[in-house]
Amino acid sequence: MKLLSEALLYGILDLGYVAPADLERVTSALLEGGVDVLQLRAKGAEEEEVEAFARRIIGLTESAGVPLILNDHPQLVPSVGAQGAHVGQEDFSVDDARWRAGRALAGEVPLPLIGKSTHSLQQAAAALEAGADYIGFGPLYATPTKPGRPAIGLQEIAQVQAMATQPVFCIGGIKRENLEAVLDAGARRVVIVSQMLAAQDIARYASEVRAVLAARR
Ligand code: TZP
Ligand code: MG
Repeated sequence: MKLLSEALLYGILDLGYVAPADLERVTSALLEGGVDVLQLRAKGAEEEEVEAFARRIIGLTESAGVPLILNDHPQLVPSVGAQGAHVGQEDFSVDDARWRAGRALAGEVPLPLIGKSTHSLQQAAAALEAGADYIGFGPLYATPTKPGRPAIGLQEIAQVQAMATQPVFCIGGIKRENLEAVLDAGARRVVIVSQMLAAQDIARYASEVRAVLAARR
């Protein structure tokens, strides 16, 4: 399984952009393109639906050796066999999410990975202190993928990177056109959702972005 500590490009299979019928096809393209982590994000879907979506792609992520992270629903991690869960500021605490994600698997598999969304330096510090395995930091730019969430800009990236021992994934409105600026501001790892999922050739898009990140590491 790919290590989070070496992850550069974090992909999200967001059902806001991907039709349910295309789940396997898009997952395969993202994996072929070299995403290092993949999150299943199905906002508004019922728990049973999320579980069914996850079951359809877990074999693909496992074969590729890529950790599958469930957005919300940490309790589904054991039944699906996913590698972890991602929680927001208004969701479970890191400890609570880890307990829900790991309770049925104690001793059988590595601890579930728990990621936390953070939107400020202070939230980033708190999540890292709380033991999150990684954080998302953003939205750097305003984005339709996260409506109503104000942009935080690039100015705090360097400080977050300096204090974090866990991986920090910058997120929110990142595109090919601003990737260099994001990296110049100190980012090392990124999440790209809408532009990657809208690409004509998703695998090629992912591998090109990953190459840019790898060249700068
Ligand atoms: N959390 C902060 S911004 C964001 C999430 C889930 C959405 C990022 O999507 P995009 O389309 O890459 O801006
Ligand atoms: Mg959430």
